[in-house]
Amino acid sequence: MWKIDTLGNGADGVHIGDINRDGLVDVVSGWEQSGDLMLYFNPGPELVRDEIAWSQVDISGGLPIKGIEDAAFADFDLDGFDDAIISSIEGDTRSLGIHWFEGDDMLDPDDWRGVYMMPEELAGYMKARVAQIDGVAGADIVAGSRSMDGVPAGVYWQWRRVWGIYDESAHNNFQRNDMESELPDTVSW
Ligand SMILES: [Ca+2]
Ligand SMILES: [Ca+2]
Ligand SMILES: [Ca+2]
Repeated sequence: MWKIDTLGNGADGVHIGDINRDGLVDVVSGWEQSGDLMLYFNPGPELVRDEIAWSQVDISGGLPIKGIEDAAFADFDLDGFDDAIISSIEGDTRSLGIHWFEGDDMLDPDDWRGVYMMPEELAGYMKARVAQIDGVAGADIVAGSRSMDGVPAGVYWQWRRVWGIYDESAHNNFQRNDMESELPDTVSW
């Protein structure tokens, strides 16, 4: 084992993917207690065990991240390449977040954008993944939440063509449905 970052507190929901498409597996991690969402770029096989060789960037996009449980690479436009990160946040935040690069420099935190998908849905989200679930339109999101403060645990399937609607007016319209009652018979895992 070797370390790639020792500054945050409570690394949780760590995942790998090649977000900059250089053929090297990068790492994304939420830090639950210190409230960070960090991306780490793989420096290549010769330096991979060297902590300071892993360049890193805060990709929260300015959103509060405290209580983050999971951060996963996601392919929203379904072209086979990861293009964003989806975060699952419990604690006082309780939302799903999408974080994506928009600019010239992946190492510049100001070139990362973030939006909460559930600004008014106070569920304690624990995991979320992006995939084509129903075979219709764009990518779908499946999310699970835990029981918190009287809100029971749930599994949610959220669908809509999300790529390209990252703006304040649109994300409030994102649909959310109870998977058990809404899943078509043809969808299975
Ligand atoms: Ca990479
Ligand atoms: Ca993609
Ligand atoms: Ca779909």
